[in-house]
Amino acid sequence: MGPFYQEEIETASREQILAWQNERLVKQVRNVYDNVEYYRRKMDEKGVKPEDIQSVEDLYKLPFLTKDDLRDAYPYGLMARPLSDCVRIQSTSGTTGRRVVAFYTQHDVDLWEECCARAITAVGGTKEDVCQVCYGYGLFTGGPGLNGGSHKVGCLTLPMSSGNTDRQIQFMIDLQATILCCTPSYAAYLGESIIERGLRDQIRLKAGIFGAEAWTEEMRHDIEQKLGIKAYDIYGLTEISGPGVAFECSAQNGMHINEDHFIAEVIDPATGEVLPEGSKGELVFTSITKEAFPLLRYRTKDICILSREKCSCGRTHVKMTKPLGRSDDMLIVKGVNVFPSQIETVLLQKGLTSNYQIIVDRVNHSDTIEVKVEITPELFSDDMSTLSAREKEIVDALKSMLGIYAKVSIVEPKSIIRSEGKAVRVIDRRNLYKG
Ligand code: DLL
Repeated sequence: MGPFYQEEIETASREQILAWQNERLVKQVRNVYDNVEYYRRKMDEKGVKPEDIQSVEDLYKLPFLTKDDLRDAYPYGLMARPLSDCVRIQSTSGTTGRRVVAFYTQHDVDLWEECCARAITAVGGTKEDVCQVCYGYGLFTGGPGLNGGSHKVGCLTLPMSSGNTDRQIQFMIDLQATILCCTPSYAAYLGESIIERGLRDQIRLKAGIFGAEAWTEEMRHDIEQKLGIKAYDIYGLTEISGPGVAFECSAQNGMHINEDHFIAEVIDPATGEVLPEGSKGELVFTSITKEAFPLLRYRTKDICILSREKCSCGRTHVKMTKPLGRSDDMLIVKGVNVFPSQIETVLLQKGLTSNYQIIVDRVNHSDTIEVKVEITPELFSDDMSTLSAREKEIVDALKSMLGIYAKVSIVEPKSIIRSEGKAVRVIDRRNLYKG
């Protein structure tokens, strides 16, 4: 059983969890209706009044929110508190290059960090541990979230941020890090680099908390072998707070959702109908305790299954499977959200055609992305050096749109296969969602 960061909450009875959810939901709905014009309008359009929501059973009456709503309401339209009450923003990319911005009061930062502290404690973290955080710090929620959770647990925190593998390994050894937090692909790469350098017997890691992108059971096994640790999954999204919305426990077979803060539903992505427990569908979250940016019925686009089966760790909060795919076309490359539409926008802005293909792969545990785009008639006569200059220009534009490097290849006309139905824009060779 355990260990727990907040035992009473994490092992509360189902009745108690439901009682918290009912009370908090009713308050939250009233709060957003009174304070957020955007919600008031959406609820009025659907003919729902705050008094129609008396418990979780009434949740289905509320309208859904999607990334499109976030874009429409950008930047301040979904805030339920004045800006002067906020202490932080975090951000992630949106569908058209416009970013999603989430706001936090100090209370919101605290509850988010507590969720991360639960995750760190669940993998055995205590104040005796040295926790190396190599998620990116900055607008991305990975670094700040796990950093805050590590502080709350009382671990000695190494705020490494991402990259610089030699320095990561050196600190890991010199400061005897015991818990590693990063994307699973970076964990695998670190493991490989440590073995290559013959340093495996000098590291003291015992556990890793890996998320922000899909990873398979095979990859878990590979990382556990290479680093000699237990590897745990962690899930979250910026719109709902960041990492720690759900986390894995000692059972290592699914992630407990922090139900005292977030109500989870699974819906049919095509019809929006709520599905019974055990069904595979799109995950939807309602945040019932957040102050600044409380989203109700937010469609994550992540496909998963929920289960309330008793867990050997003693936690009672519902478990979600690893995401089994997405219901939209968002790709996650090196932990960064990438929409094919963003790439298309850049190509068209740069005067190229929409005959393009995006190839995503994983080489040596690191994601790669290549954009192949057909040459246009006016470029056709250009010499090689002009073409390379054009490629470089597009690489730079993509870097500034996506935040990551994408290889660009300008290819001959008609060399990208035309499809008879929907164009196949993306070839993802990583095979990430096979369980
Ligand atoms: O990726 C937050 C995070 C940081 C989670 C660090 C875990 C660790 P976003 O950048 O907003 O937030 O991306 C959210 O990433 O909707 C999923 O599609 C995907 N995702 C997050 N965690 C996992 C995971 C962070 N464990 C989007 N497995 C989500 C698979 C994940 N996909």
